[in-house]
Amino acid sequence: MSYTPTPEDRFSFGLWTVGWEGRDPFGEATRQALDPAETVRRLAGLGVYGVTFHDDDLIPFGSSDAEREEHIKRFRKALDETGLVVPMATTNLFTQPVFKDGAFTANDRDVRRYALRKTIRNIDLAAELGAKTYVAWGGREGAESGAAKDVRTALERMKEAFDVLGAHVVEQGYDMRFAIEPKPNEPRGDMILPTIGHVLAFIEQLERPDMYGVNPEVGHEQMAGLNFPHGIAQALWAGKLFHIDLNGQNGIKYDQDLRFGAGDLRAAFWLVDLLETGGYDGPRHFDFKPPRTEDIDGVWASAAGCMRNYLILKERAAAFRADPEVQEALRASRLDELALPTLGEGETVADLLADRSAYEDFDVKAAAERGMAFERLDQLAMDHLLAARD
Ligand SMILES: [Mn+2]
Repeated sequence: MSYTPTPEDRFSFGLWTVGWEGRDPFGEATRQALDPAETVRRLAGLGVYGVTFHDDDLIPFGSSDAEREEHIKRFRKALDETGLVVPMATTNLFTQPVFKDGAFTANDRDVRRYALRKTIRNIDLAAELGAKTYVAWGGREGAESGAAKDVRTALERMKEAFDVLGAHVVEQGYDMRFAIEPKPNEPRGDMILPTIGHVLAFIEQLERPDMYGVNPEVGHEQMAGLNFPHGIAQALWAGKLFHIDLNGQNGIKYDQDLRFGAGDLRAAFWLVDLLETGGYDGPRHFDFKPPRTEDIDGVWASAAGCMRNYLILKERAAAFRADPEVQEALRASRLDELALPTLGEGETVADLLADRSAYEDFDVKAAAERGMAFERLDQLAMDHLLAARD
């Protein structure tokens, strides 16, 4: 198999990913800013299909209306020339000092109103450029200390903001859904909507829950020590996986944003297996940061590596699923039995209570002695992942 990406693979990158200049809390930029139009051309050359952006990635904060139009025009021209699409856009509600206490949940009401206006302005641009998904990451929604944020009230403001944005999309007739991105901490000490599960529960409180889903990011869940494929499985089960941010992370530490496949490789294998078989048909979007050690050639090598690793894992996961020995091992581990409903068709609770084989005559000891054969199954996965099957 060739590991060369094509637009059919639906890989997409944010302008801010390859465009990261390497500025971190301890050091200045190590690379020059990239021109968005040039980024579009370089990504197209790598076989990418889509490009995404925060408003401020495309239009520097503080640009005049005329400058804004000029930036959009140059970007559009690059899109037209390359055939790249804009599947998703998002708002930067975290870089500017005005958002130091958050945007939709800032204690200051005028900041919240400004954040809504900034977001709506970019939603209108996103719709013009054909984006079907609008991502919302609450970069500064959170607190460092207990009394500073009344979390229940902040959630009420968060709900208000999403209801307002949803109403705008409906009124304008845009074909667009929202994907809310969880993160447990960083840059705030603790953030509101920290995990996939928190967002799924939050969505059910909104006025139009169908318009909202999740945009989970590999490293964000792993920063909290959570199993990312499990979180994705629950989002898929709920019909809420609207978008995904792929990258790499080594365990519970700062947000590393490594290229996809770096970090927890086994989790990446199970993730690709799930995305390719679980009914997800959205973009495979990379939200990573080429390390600040890299020059511009290293940046493009890092971006290409994200896609290459995805395609390698896709091949390995497909080989795992197709292997007759794996299928036999799956049966030995009784995955087929998990797929059977626990009660029979039409069986009632009364029937269950009357079934002596389910309780009175059930051989608890024999059932406890059965091995699950998971180790053999997992080793087969490991062999496929490491290409160690003959
Ligand atoms: Mn992200």
